[in-house]
Amino acid sequence: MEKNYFQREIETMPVSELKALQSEKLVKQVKNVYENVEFYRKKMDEAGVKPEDIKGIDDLYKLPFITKDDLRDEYPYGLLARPLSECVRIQSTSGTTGRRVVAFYTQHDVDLWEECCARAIVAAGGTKEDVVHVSYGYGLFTGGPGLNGGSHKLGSLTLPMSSGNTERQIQFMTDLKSTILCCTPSYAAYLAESINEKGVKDQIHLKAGIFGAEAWSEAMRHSIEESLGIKAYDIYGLTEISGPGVSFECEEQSGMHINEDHFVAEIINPETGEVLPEGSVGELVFTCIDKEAFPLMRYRTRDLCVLSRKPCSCGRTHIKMGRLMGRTDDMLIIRGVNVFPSQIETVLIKNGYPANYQIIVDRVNNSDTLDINVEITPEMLSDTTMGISEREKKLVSDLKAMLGIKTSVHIVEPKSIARSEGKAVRIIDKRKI
Ligand code: DLL
Repeated sequence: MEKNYFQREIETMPVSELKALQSEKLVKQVKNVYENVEFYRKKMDEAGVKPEDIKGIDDLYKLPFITKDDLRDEYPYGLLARPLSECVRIQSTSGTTGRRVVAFYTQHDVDLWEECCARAIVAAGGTKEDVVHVSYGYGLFTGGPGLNGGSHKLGSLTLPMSSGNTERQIQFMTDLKSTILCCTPSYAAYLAESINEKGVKDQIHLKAGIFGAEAWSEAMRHSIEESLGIKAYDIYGLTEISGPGVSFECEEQSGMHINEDHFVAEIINPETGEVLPEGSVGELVFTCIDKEAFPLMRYRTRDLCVLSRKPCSCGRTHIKMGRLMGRTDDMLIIRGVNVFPSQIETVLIKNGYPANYQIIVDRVNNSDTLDINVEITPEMLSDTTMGISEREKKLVSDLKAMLGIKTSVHIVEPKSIARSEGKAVRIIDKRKI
């Protein structure tokens, strides 16, 4: 596999060597945060852990967890491990679920992050010959800057499109012959819809897409791959840990390799905090072992998934995380049953509907209700073999089989649900309003 920027030595390192490397970096990092960040010193003192108790990766469990609330309490500078004069960049979360989280980067941190994104582009088949079309938002959001930096590092021609202005996106895509598209899966679906409506699919040169930043189902992957004629790869990351590229899919398209030389992953029981064995579903926790400015230690992401170290045909040895099953705070509890939006999406797409839907949760007479609005396509509308109420009944029955609960489905007109250019907002939980 002769690939530019595939960091063979690091990415295919035997696991024993990888663990030794992680141990060495962790020991240094723990000492660093204990000496330089009052927050960590206090937390570790409270937990009765001294830096010398951490002798390697097997001692990681001894460190206390940190949460998004800690980050908010310490906003903006409380977790800085380097003087501000050494920092060259900030990025930030959108702050929709509370106070913003601001992450700081030294030049080393920016390089490390962009390198991770370059690895992701390479794993999706990218080389310096590619034209990388970046339609993630730029600015405080990490999507645009991360993939942009990765593409630069690789030496590919980088189109810093940012999100929005779909007409212009398609114009550039056809004129400049973009080969790799980077955006959220919901925006990819919207672009695919617009390209097909304009009848310009034969002028598109895309071969791959690197899609992430929001949950999406396997069914949605197939639908995007088919409508754009590309291979669609998942990419994961979060601002607190660096941004996109914390993990990414390779040609196997079955889970995302975590850049374990920089980020150590654990899966825990979200209720008890107990570390779970490989293969268990639980909350993902990350420790940044060689970041400088903002090295989070045992950070609870609230994202739920499974880790697996099964050998991968691509040769990479870094552990894989399965498709994200949702966030602990995205999970809907409907009449006592756990429901993930991605399960609903899977049923809709398997029945041939587009990924344009809304989930509305409410409480009526002390009982939770789950309503799903889904757009019909013009082709389905003109198909007279199945009426609207039959279609709704079929979806209710398939959803019951998937979720185990009764839902109300409403089929709505084509184009009546707003399209998203970034992360799609699909859930309206009126119980919280
Ligand atoms: O979404 C970083 C990113 C940009 C990742 C571009 C991938 C591509 P935040 O805005 O801080 O950062 O949001 C992080 O988004 O904790 C997950 O809940 C969710 N998320 C990110 N990637 C995926 C994915 C960016 N591939 C939060 N699948 C994370 C499902 C994802 N959810």
